Amino acid sequence: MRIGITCYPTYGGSGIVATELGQELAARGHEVHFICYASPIRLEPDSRRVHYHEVEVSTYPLFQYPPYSLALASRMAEVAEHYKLDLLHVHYAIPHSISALLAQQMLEPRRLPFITTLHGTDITLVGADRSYFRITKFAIEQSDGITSISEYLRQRTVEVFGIRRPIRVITNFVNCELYQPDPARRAQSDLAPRGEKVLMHISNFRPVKRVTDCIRILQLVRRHVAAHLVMVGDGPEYAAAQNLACELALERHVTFLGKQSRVHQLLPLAHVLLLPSEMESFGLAALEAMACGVPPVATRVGGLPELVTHGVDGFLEPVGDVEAQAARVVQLLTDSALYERISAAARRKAVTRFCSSTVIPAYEQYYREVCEQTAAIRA
Ligand code: GMT
Repeated sequence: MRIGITCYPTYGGSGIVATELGQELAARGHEVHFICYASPIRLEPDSRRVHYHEVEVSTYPLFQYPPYSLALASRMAEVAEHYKLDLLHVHYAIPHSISALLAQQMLEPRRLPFITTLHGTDITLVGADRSYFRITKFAIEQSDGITSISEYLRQRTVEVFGIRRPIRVITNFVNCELYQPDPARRAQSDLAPRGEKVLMHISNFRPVKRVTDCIRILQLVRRHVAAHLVMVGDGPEYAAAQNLACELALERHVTFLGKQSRVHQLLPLAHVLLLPSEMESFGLAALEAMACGVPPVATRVGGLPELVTHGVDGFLEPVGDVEAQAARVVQLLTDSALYERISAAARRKAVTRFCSSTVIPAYEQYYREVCEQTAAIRA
């Protein structure tokens, strides 16, 4: 098939999922066209059958806000027509679904189907905001296909927007060949001072991630185990996390790596992943860690219980309860039998339920269904 994909090309789960989906689809023989304002960060430059079309947003003194959604719609229509796309697949409802709807209308009488994948904050924060509520509901209802990355998010979408159309749950996925445990490399790693255990956090440092909780957890863990925290990513709470590390005299024990594109090389060097988020519709970083045999200590929110089985392949504790989360980390780092059991179960869960090889065919199947339905409506 010839598939157009639009996403936020920056650091953020939805862009990462969209990029990896595009690359996996291309590897399975599809032709993939990314239509975005920048090249997605995890896009391998020489991927075969993958094209990138930049959306240029021209400005004009009259525009206080350059109309990105319109430039995107225009580019979508252009690319769809020129490359004879079979469908558009947009990640994150606002504004991508509205642009796709406009592109579809611009291409009439041909009906170019578009699918919207909901990722989380497009529903729980942005979409639920009064100024975006109606347009988000409209965008979802007008989509030819709707997918959600977890059952939790599907239910929230129905509750918040009263959507009656079926929403297909297709979970996030991980490339289990790329994301692998590597105990030998971890034993030799110099990411932490010799012998110290590595706690890792990966996110876009938005307030919803509660990154300062990671620093507080480290402080509590260090009362029992020599541990070092590695913070990967950047965003609005970066300075707050750095300041708290200084305030608690922990700066020597925390490394801030900033944005990293090759997290599959970093994760296997960690012993535990911290994910103290206020909300996660799925928690992609936890899945990537699990694939590397790194147990997640996370919060019991949103879609995380669909991924992590508490006490079996990771731990889930209440939001903000840094004592409980730190106690789980200590438990893992001081009981090697428990650690080995949870680490193996985490890898096993990723391999059996969330590998790209299992999840990508579900997208392909859905694409076929949506294209057939659209063709039937047209006929
Ligand atoms: O975490 C964010 O704020 C970014 C956001 C996004 O759309 O880029 O992440 C959401 O999508 C990810 C990929 O599907 C999920 O793994 C995250 O759980 C979800 N974030 C939230 O629901 C807060």
